[in-house]
Amino acid sequence: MHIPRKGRFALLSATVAGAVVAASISVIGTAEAATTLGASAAQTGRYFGVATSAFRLTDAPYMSIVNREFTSLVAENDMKWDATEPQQGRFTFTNGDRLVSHAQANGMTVRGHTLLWHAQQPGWAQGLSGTALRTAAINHVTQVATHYRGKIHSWDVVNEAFADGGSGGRRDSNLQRTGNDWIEAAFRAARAADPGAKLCYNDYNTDGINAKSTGIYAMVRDFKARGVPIDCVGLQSHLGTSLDPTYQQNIQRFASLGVDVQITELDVQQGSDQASIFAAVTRACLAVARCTGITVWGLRDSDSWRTGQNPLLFDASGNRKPAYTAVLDALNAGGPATPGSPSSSPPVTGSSPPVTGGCSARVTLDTWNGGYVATVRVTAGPAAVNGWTVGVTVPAGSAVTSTWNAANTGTSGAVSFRNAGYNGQIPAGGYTEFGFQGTGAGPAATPTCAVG
Ligand code: G2I
Repeated sequence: MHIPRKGRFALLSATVAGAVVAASISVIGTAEAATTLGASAAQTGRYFGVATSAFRLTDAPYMSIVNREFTSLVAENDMKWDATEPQQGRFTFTNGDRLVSHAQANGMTVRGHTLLWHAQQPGWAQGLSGTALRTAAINHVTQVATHYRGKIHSWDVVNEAFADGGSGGRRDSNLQRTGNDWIEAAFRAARAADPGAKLCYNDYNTDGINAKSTGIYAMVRDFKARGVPIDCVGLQSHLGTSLDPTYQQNIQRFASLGVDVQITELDVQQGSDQASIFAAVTRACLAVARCTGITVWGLRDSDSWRTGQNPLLFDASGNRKPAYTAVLDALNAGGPATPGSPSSSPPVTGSSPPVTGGCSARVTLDTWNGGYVATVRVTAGPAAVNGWTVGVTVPAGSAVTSTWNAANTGTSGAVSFRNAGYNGQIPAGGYTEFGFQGTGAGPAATPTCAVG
């Protein structure tokens, strides 16, 4: 597993006391932040999913968590080649169908995983090569995508076709040996079979800008240039104890090619940084409009393929871990809505009668070489706030390129951020958050906060 360098975070804060003139404070609103992963992700038009299996559907305690928290399901194994075509030309969709039915009955979408992969091939396919294998593989794509036509949000059409290490090239496999065009042939067959599904290329060790992700980037750029139907890139994100500082930058560069990005198999080795890495991944996705959803690769630590690493959001008893809370908080802090999603309803911590009071602002910076995302928390003082403005100094050579949950005046030098229409009111002691993304180095000086 690739264990990259840890990201850099910085915290800047300042308090500017405003005159507290209110004689009394009547009603203090309670927090309105969403309380499940799926609902909080939906605030910006994103899904939050989990990998599961048909045999779990009868496990009531397990399913009560799945149904409560998630808006998307993916089959951890049930839709793979060995599961769906155990004998050539004889298809078994029973388990996959059960997952799809459950998702549909519970208002969830389904990610399809996966049509072609060098692993988990049925024995008969492992024994094929050349034209016989190519024909069988494309038939598999066509038959499975046709069976699930109209029911799949996104298909991992091809999984893990690139090599690890520094080559940036393809992995050797029986499929690769049928010719370098096997991937585009699979995408074309999938599009023809299910024109409504988003078609994704999915891989691991792509958790930053590296030789492997750059090889994939070049393939996607080539596909877009030549009209090969590809809609999304899945970044599996099986993570160790640190996060590559270029994680978000990598998401952004794929998005800039005109494809969606999905975090498809997120799990993080348990360690002191587990919660902060989960949160940083969530924030990185939220910061890129075309990062449209996150899937965790299993529900409880005891369900994970990473035995002993406890890499998930729930413990073996189904209790929420600190990593869960970190993800939920990050989701509730919001981000730009995904393209085509209904307008988001970002978080406000409460509502209250207009009362003047002081506020404080705190900036958390997630930086990489050449850019940053700033998350700003605006906290009301002892009195409720009705309208706020945060001022930051953006250094020379840096510029704000996008802002969410606030409106900025200026993009470099002295930049001010005024509340949006929906988050100007903050109850006494409550807070709301907004964010901005920029090029260059982030603000170094402490922010100011003024009310009114
Ligand atoms: O390896 C982690 C994931 C990497 N990306 C692609 C994913 O599809 C992959 O998922 C894992 C599943 O989580 C495991 O559950 O893929 C493994 C297979 O490569 C799955 O393991 C297999 C076991 O190897 C089989 O022995 C077992 O029969 O799970 C099967 C069903 O329980």
